[in-house]
Amino acid sequence: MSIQVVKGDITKQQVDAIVNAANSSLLGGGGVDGAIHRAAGAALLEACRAIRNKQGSCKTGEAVITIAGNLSAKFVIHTVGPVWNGGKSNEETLLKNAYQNSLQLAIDNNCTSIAFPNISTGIYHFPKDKAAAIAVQIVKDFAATHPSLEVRFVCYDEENYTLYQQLLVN
Ligand code: AR6
Repeated sequence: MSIQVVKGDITKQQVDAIVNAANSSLLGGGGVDGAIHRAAGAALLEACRAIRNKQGSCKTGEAVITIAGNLSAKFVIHTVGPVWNGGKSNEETLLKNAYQNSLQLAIDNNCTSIAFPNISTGIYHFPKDKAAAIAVQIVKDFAATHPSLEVRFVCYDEENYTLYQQLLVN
């Protein structure tokens, strides 16, 4: 598996699937969620509403997949990371689940490449160093059984970019 780190905007990535750091409503929000919905257009919100009508909200740590509207990606995988609550509310496991379930959905939909934002490290305040270590570990573990999937971490801020570069030098 190839694992890359880039600094930039996830809406611009040329990959099969981009991951959205959504909330359980699946109906959009600020941060990367807002950027993805703006770039994808109304068809994305419509697809999210259809999922909500079918299954209700998306629980923390779970993921759903939709079309990607005007984006160059084929799919958007919407996952809900945990809100940081001091580390005592199972946040680390929930963040692992968000990455793991997103990777599995990509494979289930025959994707060969996927781009992740730094889930939970913005509005949800998960400590960036802990979140980066979890993300890299889950992706490396997944790589052992899915060697042909390309994974790209798309860092929007310098601090995350530096953290991921340090974690991926070896
Ligand atoms: N491309 C890549 N990364 C981005 C972009 C972008 N265009 N914009 C922001 N980021 P956040 P969360 C980074 O707050 O913490 C929303 O309202 C940002 O710098 O988007 O999981 C949802 O609806 C940060 O490192 O997501 C939820 O309610 C990372 O994306 C809530 O925020 C995640 O920050 C989810 O909070």
